[in-house]
Amino acid sequence: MNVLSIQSHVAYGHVGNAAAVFPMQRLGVEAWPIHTVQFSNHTGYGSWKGRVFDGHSIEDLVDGIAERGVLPRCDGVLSGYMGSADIGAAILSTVQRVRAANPDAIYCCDPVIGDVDRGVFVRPGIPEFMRDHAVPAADVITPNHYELENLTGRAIHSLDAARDAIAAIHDRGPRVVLVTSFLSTETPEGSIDLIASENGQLYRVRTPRLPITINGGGDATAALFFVHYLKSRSAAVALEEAAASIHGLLRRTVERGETEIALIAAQDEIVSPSQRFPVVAV
Ligand code: PXL
Repeated sequence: MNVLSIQSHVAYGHVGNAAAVFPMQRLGVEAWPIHTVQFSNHTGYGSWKGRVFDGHSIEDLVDGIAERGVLPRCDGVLSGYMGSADIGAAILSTVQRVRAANPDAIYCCDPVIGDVDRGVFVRPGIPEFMRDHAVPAADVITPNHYELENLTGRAIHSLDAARDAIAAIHDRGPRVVLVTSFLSTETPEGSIDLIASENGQLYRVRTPRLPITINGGGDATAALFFVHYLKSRSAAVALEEAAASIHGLLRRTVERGETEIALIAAQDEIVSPSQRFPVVAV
């Protein structure tokens, strides 16, 4: 299986492609990473070095891959942190190109906009680009709770409100939705939910809530979910697998007292998670 993964890259730590590529490879998938930015570290540190690429540099690399004649073998495109709206447009034209070469290819868009702790952390124009262009083009989207609110323009405090917001997303195109870091008035203290939706059915997995938020957790979750979805073609199966792996990775990160995902030290959690949590239809 081959996945074209177009997102940010950092030299130190694990966000974007530096959080997504290794889990995909560990699951036996050939990842074809294209970087939208190359930074020293994630922007949550408050300062970083490096540069944002542009739409042309993304298209140039896709041209080169196309010249190898391998686009028909691309099973999916995964996008994340975009850097600029111009890069977003290049990603969507890449998706069209991949679909033309392989009509069965699936586009998974992680609409990276922000999170509850930091608010919006992408450049102006990106939230609108995600809402108006990227989401309608996607087959699968993986917003966190904050991004689901941003994309739908509503505050979501209950499972039923999430159900309505997810239905509104499906109406715009995506047939599979994964909502990460979901907290509602129904979520017990000390827990956090992941919700997946496919074919009119919502599924929930509840895991223990860890004491810190880790940048890149959403990027790794989207990659895990997308690979398991490509393999199983079932959102419920992908939800169970991704939830178990990301919980294991993040729990081991906290146990080690680290703030960057312990992707290498805890890599066994990617293939054989130490704890599993039931999927419940809700
Ligand atoms: O995890 C989202 C993300 C992706 N890429 C870069 C980031 C962040 C969050 O801070 O800085 C470069």
